[in-house]
Amino acid sequence: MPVHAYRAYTNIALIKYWGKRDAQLFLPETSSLSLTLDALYTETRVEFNPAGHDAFYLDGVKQSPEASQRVYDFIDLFRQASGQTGGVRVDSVNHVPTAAGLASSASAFAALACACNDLFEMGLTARDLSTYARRGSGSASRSLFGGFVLWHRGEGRDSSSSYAQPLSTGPLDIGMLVVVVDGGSKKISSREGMDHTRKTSSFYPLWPDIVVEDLAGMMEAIEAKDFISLGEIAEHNAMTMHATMLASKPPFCYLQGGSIQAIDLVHRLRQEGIDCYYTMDAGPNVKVICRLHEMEAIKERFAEVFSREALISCGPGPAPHKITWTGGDAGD
Ligand code: 2P0
Repeated sequence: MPVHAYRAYTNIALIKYWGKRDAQLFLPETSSLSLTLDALYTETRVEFNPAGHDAFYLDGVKQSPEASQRVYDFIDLFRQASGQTGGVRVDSVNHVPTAAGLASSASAFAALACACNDLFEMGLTARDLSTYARRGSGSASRSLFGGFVLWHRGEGRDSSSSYAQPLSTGPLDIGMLVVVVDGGSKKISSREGMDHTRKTSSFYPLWPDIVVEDLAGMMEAIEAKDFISLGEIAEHNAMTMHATMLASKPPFCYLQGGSIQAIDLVHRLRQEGIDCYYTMDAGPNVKVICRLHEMEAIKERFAEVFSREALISCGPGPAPHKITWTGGDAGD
């Protein structure tokens, strides 16, 4: 039986995706822009299952039908497009430091999309594959490429128009120090959070225009290799997204005390002349945006406040690639 295995890397948005205009097709309200990271990734292997049914193993453990449904629905997209009907066995291993609370649907669905492209002999380009990954998880579309990646909002209900594209080649002097404030699972999933915000937030009507402006500034900053503008815009965009949540009915908030501590330290370092900025997603962890060559010095400062196990240095990551499977063979 042919086996197809890929590694895909997670990504963190500098310009955030927060809200779908079409939940069925995962079409976003706005475009978004991210950096793929090298230290956090998922490895996934797929093969046709001789037993005939779908099966999903995560970190060597067979998942319940409920926990697997999202994966099976995703494989259905490939079955429908290819006309093949076979059941598929999926083995997936998340390579994320223990208890980091960073297990990412972005790297997971990007790796699964690449593996299914081979298994179902679809021959899709990375751009077309990003429109499939998007339907597993919106942010997964951006993990189809390395470095800086732009995910286009697209037009109307045209799924093919909402794709990801890489913005950069060559070495990038940028990284993110992930500060794990709380490794536990979140109370409000990003999917629920963005839906609630979009439907109820007094600030949400302002969000799409703010993203258009921030995105234009971010594209210019990347083009000009202007790290300071990049950091300032990323901070503004992340905090505006969190402000839309605070203005929801009822309001909700992902920030915790430790998040504020990390943000305060970023401000202190800047006052000392060390350029670094922060961004946050649908959880309490803080990602410190810095120049790659300054990351270890910044990490030392964070180690004075946070435990070393809570600090993960990430550089720019590559596009997904084929791997030789080493994740083991869990039995039924
Ligand atoms: C982002 N997030 O741009 C934003 C910022 C979280 C905050 O994409 O519903 O797991 O599967 O499309 O992709 C997380 O949302 O949501 C996310 P679905 P997803 O990275």
